[in-house]
Amino acid sequence: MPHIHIKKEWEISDNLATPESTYLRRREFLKGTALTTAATVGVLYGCGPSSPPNVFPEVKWNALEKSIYPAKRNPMYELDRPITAEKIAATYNNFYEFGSGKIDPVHYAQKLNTRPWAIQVGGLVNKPTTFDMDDLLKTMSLEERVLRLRCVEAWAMAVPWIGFPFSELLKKVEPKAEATYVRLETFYQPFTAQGQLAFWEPWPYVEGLTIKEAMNELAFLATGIYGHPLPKQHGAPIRLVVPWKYGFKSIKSIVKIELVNYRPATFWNTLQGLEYDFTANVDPRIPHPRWPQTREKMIDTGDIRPTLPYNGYGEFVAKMYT
Ligand SMILES: Nc1nc2c(c(=O)[nH]1)N[C@H]1C(S)=C(S)[C@@H](COP(=O)(O)O)O[C@H]1N2
Ligand SMILES: [Mo]
Repeated sequence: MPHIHIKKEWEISDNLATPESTYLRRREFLKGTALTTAATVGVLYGCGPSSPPNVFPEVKWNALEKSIYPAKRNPMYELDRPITAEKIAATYNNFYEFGSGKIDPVHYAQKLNTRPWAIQVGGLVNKPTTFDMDDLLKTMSLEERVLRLRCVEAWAMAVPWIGFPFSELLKKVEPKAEATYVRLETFYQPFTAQGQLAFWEPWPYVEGLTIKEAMNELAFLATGIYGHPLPKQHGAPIRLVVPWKYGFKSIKSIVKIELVNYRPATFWNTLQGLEYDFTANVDPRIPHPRWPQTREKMIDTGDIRPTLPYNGYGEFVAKMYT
C-alpha cells in the first residue's frame, strides 16, 4: 500500500461536526472496505496514472454565507452512528453529470458556476416564482439536520446537512389543490458537465415526489453541509435530501421545480425502471438485482450495519404509505 500523506489543506476547521476519532480510524477504513486494492487506493489518493489531481477544494464563503453558516442543529433528528468523516463524504460522490467514478465529481464539478443561480418554481401553483439563490437564502431560516443517507449501491453515510424544509419553499408559491406530484430538475450544461454529452441518457437529471412526500417534514432542501456552504460535488447551490429514500432521489443542483398532476418521468426510472423504482423508499425486504439491500457499509469506517425500513425514519414517513 502506498504511503498516504495527509496534506495540510485537508485539515478541517473547528466548526465541522466530524469527531477527531473518525480521522484516526482512516487506515482501518482503507483496510476494511472493498477499496483495498493498491490500484483503487491509488486512484482515490490521486497517485494513479490517469486519476484526477488529489483535490479537496476549499469552500468559498461570500459575505451572505458568512452570516448564515453554520446553522443551529435541529435536535429532532438523532443518529445511531457517528457522523461520516467529511473528507470521505466530499470525495466519494455520485454526480453522473461529472463522471461515473466516485472521485470524479470532487474534481470535475468545480467547473460548474453556481452563482448567480436561479430556481424556477412553477406549474400548478398560484404564485409561480423564479428565486435568486442568494435572495432565497436571505428569507429562509436555516437549520442543521444530521441524517443518514443510504445509496442503493449499499453504501451509506451520515452527514450534517444545513438547509430548510422543502415545504417552506412550496408554501411560498401556493400549490393548487390539483397538484399531486412535484418534479425537480438539475441544470443542463453539457459542455460544463460532460456526462450530459451522453445523448442516449435522459438528461437533464429529473426526480419526483408525491406532493404529500414533498410536504413531509423530513423532505429537506440543503444549501450547506458540515457547517459551511454546500460544495459543488454535493450538489451546490441547492439539493434535495429525502433520507427515507435511496440516495438517487436526492437530486442535486436544482434549477427547476414544477408542481404537476401526473407522475413525472425520472432519470433513473427511465433508464432502468426495474432497478430504480419511482418511490424508492429504503426497504431491506425488497431485493435489488445488483446490490444487497439488507445491509450497508459506512463509507468512512467500513462498518457494516443492517439497513432499516425507511432508513430508520418510519416514525416520520410510514403513515404516508398505509
Ligand atoms: N443531478 C444529480 N443528482 C444526484 C445524482 C446525480 O448523478 N446527478 N446522484 C444521486 C445519487 S445516486 C446519490 S447516492 C446521491 C449522492 O449524494 P452525495 O454525492 O452528496 O453523497 O446524489 C444523488 N443526486
Ligand atoms: Mo446512489
